[in-house]
Amino acid sequence: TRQFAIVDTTLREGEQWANAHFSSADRLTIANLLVQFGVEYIEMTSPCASPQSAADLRSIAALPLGNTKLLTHTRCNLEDVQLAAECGVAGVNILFGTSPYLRQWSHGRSIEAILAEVGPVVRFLQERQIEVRFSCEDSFRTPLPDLLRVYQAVDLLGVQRVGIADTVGIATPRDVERVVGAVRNAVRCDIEFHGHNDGGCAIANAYAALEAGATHIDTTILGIGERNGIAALSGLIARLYLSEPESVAGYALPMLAQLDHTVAAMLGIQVPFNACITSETAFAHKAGLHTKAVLANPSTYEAIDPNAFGRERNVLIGHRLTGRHALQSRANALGLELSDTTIIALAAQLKAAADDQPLTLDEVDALLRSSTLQAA
Ligand code: HCA
Ligand code: CU
Repeated sequence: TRQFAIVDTTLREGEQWANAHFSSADRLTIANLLVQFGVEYIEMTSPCASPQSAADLRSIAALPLGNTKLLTHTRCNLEDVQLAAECGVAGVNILFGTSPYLRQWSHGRSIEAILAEVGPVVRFLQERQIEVRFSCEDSFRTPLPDLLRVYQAVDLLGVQRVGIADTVGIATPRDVERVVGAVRNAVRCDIEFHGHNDGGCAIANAYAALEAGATHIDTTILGIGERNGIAALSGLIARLYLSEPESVAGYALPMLAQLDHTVAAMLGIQVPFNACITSETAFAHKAGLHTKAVLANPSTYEAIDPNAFGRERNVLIGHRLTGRHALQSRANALGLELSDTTIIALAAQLKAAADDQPLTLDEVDALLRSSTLQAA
């Protein structure tokens, strides 16, 4: 089984989503739920960001977090990491932009200048037994030789891990495999991957990173983050469950839906219809061909077992694609004994009626019951 750790950054990257504004109570609720779910790390906004961010980081750092470690995410300078250390975190994720874009338009430093600044910051944290991760922001637009040079230098300083960030969401799974593979061969420390979803590849890229040797994956609840976000926690769990169910067996899987719904409610949004595992329709079956097979054996059209996540399968029977097998199964559930001919006739009647508008379950039940009255 693959060994990896989840770094959930709902309380850092997630707060950077345009419509996110978590209260202190929200932050506490989210942190507690993530601890119960069992993520290995929680990353919170830099204490330098605002007074409340610092206060909340301190209060969450003071809680018993079980096996979950608390990180904060700061710029790579002594002032920032000093404040982070005072807040009592277990680790600090620091970063420097290394792509030509960021070097020219953001901080204006050369690779040499960046390396000169990293050393004292890393040493400061190491002296306090605080875990250090160093990330090259915009890794996929950084020339590979520059990237490897920086990672090798920080690896020699003894950081716990390096971070590879697809900051603008341009990487494909093949790009991820190539870059993570190259870094894997160049350093001894662990490798974290953080991928944005601009091209719809966040989860595929996170999975490709694991396959190529990454050890830590960044997620957020619902995938919230800058622009259209990063890899969603439920999406990563779904992907891993499909490939290696044992690799996620240690997490409290039935809590995923609660996590997504709790955060959606805080944000005033719905859980997206296409969220893996937790969406309202993630286990709904509709077309007659599907429902017939699912009723005989759910695995025919379900690669994810809803029961493993505390969810239920839903066979839809009020619409124009409804098949007779689904109707028969509903009749059985209601304890009605109807002949094949009756069911076939009812299915035809239902399809014609549903062409106008789908029927509710009550209406379908009424239709089934009325025909037993007629038959009797
Ligand atoms: C940011 C950028 C970041 C950092 C990721 C990392 C990114 O908002 O500070 O530290 O690995 O996407 O590059 O989220
Ligand atoms: Cu990011």
